[in-house]
Amino acid sequence: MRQNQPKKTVASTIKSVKPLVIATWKTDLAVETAAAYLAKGASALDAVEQGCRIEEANEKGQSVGKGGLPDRDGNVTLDACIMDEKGNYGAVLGVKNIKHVISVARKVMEDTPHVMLVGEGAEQFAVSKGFERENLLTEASKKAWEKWKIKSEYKPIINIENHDTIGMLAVDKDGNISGACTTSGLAYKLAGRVGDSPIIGGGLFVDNEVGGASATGLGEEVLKTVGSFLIVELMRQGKTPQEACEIAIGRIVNKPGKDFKNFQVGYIAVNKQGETGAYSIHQWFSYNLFKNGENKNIQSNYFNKA
Ligand code: SD4
Repeated sequence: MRQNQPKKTVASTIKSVKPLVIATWKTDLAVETAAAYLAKGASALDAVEQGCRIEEANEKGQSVGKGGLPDRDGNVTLDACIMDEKGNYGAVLGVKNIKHVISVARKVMEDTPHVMLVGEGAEQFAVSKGFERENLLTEASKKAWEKWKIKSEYKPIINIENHDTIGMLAVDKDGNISGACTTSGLAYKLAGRVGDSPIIGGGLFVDNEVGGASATGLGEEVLKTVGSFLIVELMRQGKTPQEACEIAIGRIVNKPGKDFKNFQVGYIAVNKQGETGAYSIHQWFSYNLFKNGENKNIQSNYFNKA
């Protein structure tokens, strides 16, 4: 008899996790928007999508959506993914001319039998779903690219102090967790380069029984250590979100001979109890946290104190 009883999930044992939002970098408006959706009773999935759309539309942010810095050929290409509380996932990679790629990723998740669409196919899919094509290269980003072209340094630049790639995790009134991540990737990347942000387990991972994690910074290093998946699995084994983020950064910096001086990686995490964590390689990684009705930008603790 007992065997036939449904397994008691972690979700059903948590009495109340207050609506909560955590997102990479100084993303006040995006987090406020997500929190406002949660306050109205929206799902965590709706909240993270709507929050990310704010950054995608913000032309001043040069690492996401419209106004993102282009690849070395001058094309802005966007990567995004979204994951819901049921473990469903949708992603688009290397998309041109469409601003709200987070919503396209959601459509991939909900309206197709697939989890990833890339490049032209993703763009065509978006258009078929009613998304409008527009030029994503703003004057400011074009000027920055033209300046970069003078030297054309081939290596992609990762600014340690300031980005706006947004990874966002939310816990709704039912205690369900969803996450989203959207970016234009590394400035002046090789055409076709894809980073961690749209890759499940890299830039984002959510397991509603345990928690969620998201990443920012040099995607290649996040991918090599499957960072967000690692953090969620560490939390599953009993680590706090903070401990899990620190161990994941350790996996990168403790590799023999790894020279981490010139790149940044930052992680955020939340568990089912509503505890949060954040950690980065270098100083200046910050995150926004909406908790108990307050939205704060907080400087993350970091590894390289030398
Ligand atoms: C990438 N992780 O494409 C992204 C870049 C980023 O803030 O986070 N920039 O590798």
